[in-house]
Amino acid sequence: MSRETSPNNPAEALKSIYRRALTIREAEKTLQQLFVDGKVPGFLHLSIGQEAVASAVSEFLTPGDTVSSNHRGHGHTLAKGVDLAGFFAEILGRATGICGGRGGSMHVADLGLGMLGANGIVGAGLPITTGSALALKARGRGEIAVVYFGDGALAEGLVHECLNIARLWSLPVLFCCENNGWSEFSPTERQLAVKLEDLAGAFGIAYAEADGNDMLAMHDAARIAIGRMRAECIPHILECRTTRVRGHYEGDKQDYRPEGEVDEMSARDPIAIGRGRLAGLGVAAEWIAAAEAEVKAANDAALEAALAAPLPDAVSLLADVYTGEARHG
Ligand SMILES: Cc1ncc(C[n+]2csc(CCOP(=O)(O)OP(=O)(O)O)c2C)c(N)n1
Ligand SMILES: [Mg+2]
Repeated sequence: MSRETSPNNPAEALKSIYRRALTIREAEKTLQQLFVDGKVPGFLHLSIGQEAVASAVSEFLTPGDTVSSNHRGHGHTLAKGVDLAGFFAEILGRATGICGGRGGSMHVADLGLGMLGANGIVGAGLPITTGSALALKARGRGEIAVVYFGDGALAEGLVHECLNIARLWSLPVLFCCENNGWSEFSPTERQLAVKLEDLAGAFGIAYAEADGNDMLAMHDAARIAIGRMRAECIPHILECRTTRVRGHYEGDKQDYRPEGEVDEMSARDPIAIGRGRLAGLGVAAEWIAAAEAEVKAANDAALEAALAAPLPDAVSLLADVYTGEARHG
């Protein structure tokens, strides 16, 4: 069943988008602190400032649609509906994690929910999604495959290969580019000779641009793009202008950024903009306060469950590595 939302009554859709974005923000603020406390093994790339993108796109996804992601994948994962306690447990390396605690932040995945995985290899989510779209098209239920990727992926050769084959075979891929202007420590304009819109034109792929920090703009853009994709079984590019507030990874001092850039981003905070949009649509301040309290309570309960979970047994270390090995959990 498609979760089409009436364009004439976006308040209900915006409420669930807001709740999703809050869930992501709360979880990532929690992870930020856990990292400082030395409880997170490995790297953390937070998507604070970018939550509206996946929160809005997911409003129009069904359980049968698939999503794949990149290194900054917490928001994409939670927006698809992955269990919060299992998510925290995964990042903390616990046995109850969604991948048995062996994947961690850059490899969160839940195939049962169509979340095909975060990915540490820039651009690698695109071929996974393109293949998934081919399978979904063959299944013929009108499902789509979404890939979230950054502007830093655009110079990768395999991005161009995927755009080509998606257009050639008319595959229902939503290429959702989160353009935050940065690729690690370099501004994107130093790496890319073309604009994504021009690439879309060259491949003959439908293209739309949206303010990725405005839930309402994202809602409208995602509704139109996904509606068209389901009707026509075509690929679509959605370029979302957004803001990477934190460093490339936690611990990055960001001394390469122009002075004041991070401070200026507070004016574009997607949560604050979303709250303003809700108020503008007549949603009561009491609803917003209650939603915030509920999200916080759910976050704290999920964290508590994850922290109470055991570490994986050493004998499970090779599970899922070789065919025929016992699976975890
Ligand atoms: C194939 C490959 N090349 C380089 C890297 C190193 N690397 C990790 S993240 C990143 C930048 C990604 O930028 P972008 O795609 O815009 O995502 P953002 O971090 O801005 O969300 C790079 C170059 C990598 N992981 N994989
Ligand atoms: Mg980027």
